[in-house]
Amino acid sequence: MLSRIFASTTLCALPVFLMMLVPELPAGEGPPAGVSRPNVVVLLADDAGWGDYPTSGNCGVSLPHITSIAQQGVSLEHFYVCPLCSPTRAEFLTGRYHPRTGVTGVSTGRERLNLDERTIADAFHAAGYVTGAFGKWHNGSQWPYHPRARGFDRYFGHTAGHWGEYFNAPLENDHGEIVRRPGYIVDVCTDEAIRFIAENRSRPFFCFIPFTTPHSPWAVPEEDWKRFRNKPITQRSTLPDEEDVDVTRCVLAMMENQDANVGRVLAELEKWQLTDKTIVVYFSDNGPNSWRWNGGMKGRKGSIDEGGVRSVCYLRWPGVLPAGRTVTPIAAVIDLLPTLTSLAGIQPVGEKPLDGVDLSPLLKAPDTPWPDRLIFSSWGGKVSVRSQTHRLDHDGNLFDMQSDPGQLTPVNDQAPEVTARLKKAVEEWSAATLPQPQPTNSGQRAGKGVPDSRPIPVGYPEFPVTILPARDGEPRGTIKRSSSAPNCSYFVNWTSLDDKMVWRVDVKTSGRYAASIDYTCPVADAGATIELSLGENRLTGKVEPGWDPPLYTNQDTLPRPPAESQMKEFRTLNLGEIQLEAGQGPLVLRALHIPGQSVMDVRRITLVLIQ
Ligand SMILES: [Ca+2]
Repeated sequence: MLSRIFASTTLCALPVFLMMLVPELPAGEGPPAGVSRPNVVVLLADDAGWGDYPTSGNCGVSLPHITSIAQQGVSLEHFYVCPLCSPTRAEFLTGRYHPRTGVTGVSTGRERLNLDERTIADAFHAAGYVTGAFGKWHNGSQWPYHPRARGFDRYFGHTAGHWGEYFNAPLENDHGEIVRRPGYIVDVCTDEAIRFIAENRSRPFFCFIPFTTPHSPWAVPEEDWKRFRNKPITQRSTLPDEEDVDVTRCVLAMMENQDANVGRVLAELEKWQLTDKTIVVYFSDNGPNSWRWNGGMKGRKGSIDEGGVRSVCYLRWPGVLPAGRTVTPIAAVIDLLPTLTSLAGIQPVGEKPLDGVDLSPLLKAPDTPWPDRLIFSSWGGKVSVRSQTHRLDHDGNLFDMQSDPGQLTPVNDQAPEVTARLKKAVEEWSAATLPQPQPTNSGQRAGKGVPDSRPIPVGYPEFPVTILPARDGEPRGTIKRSSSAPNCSYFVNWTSLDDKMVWRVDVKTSGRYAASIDYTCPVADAGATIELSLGENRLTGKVEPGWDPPLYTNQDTLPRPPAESQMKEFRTLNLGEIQLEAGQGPLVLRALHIPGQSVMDVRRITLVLIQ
């Protein structure tokens, strides 16, 4: 099944005028006559690059179960996602380019999918499917940004981007409660997905399994690591001096763990004789998260060059989609919503126009004539565009991707008409799609680590728990985050009466709320008096007892990236009840009396509407 590193294509460049037309695509038809509505299982890797797969030519990793999806189904040879996690997920969920959906970052609330967007889960739910998501969400945590408000009947996992604990991790259940399950995070979340499949085996289900790995921290079960600890890495990054081969080893070990979990899901389908009744999709959410072999392509995670946005994508539906075939026309994550709904014979929901197209005719017959199209990649205001034959990068350099897949030599001079056409297309797309930079409430321009202007919703009776992690708060005074990457950070260095932490909230329901804080505090510093307030309403309490557990430094296979802090066991301090009035305002936590050197470290505040 190994394909060439860069499969050549026999497609010729279509005439320029044709590429500017809106493609008129063959319509999908739903399931064939006599075939009932299929289940759908979507498997999503986090930070696996195109080059991390045997089907791409990687000889250093064994992924028999993932590979079997390609062997028994259709592979999209040129499939594009976004350069980072949250935008790809937004595009998968909506079928729309992420700048339209409110996603402008990966943390501090900027990863949230606008509430007026409807998702692929909304569509399947509306069609009578039971829907579940199990793993990393990364498109908003608080209701109604929460996955269970976005079309999923069931959810288990972590709603934030990166998660700091991979063993016995604290994870969120259906009701917004945080529970610890023993085991490795991918194994645990897959257990939940398998349970969901078994419970719903007699009715149509849509099961989204966004794996947490091979995203950092570099923590993998010992049984997987022992196969890689001393393994030679023979295929290297295009920038070999930048590659940490131990990280490569850990990533590939994580991939083999993930493969075993994919195998467990496929076995569960087979166990209930659902293999032929289920569409299985597998892809990753961005380019590789370290410099490692990626087929010679330029760029990695974070880049909108080919290597940052190209992913494998396999779709299997035995008996309906051909086995072992490859689709060569370019395609993208925005296509999955129209494609999967079409294959299932259901309708998308919502009024907003989709950017993606229905690929089902191509999947059923990969030789189907297909009009050329353009696929745009963007992040941070930079835009790159891919045609079937070329990529125009964000600096305006044009590359012939068939003869120069590594983007080594610009061909602007040899192909001025293509350059001009793609530049014009980028201008038009940017004007129509990219939002203007928005100032935040604090007067700062939106940027890395700066919260966006949408307040955090609190107090929906249908989901009374609101978790306010440090990630979504703003440290003031001497308070700092435990790490520069906010996603799994906590607030530290709270030493002054002038310090405070602020969450900009929008309270939906006036009423009484139970407030608690997950904290640690040196025993000698216990006893500080703190105050939680919103407007005129306030609640005071004491930080006690002291609780100062060690950091979990024994979980990691390799040292974690410096932007990610070590975690620890936080204790819940029940503060009591506070009255909150409906409306927007800053929820402020500050200290009134500090008897020791510090107040406490804060992981999160939890508010529960009392009904
Ligand atoms: Ca990712």
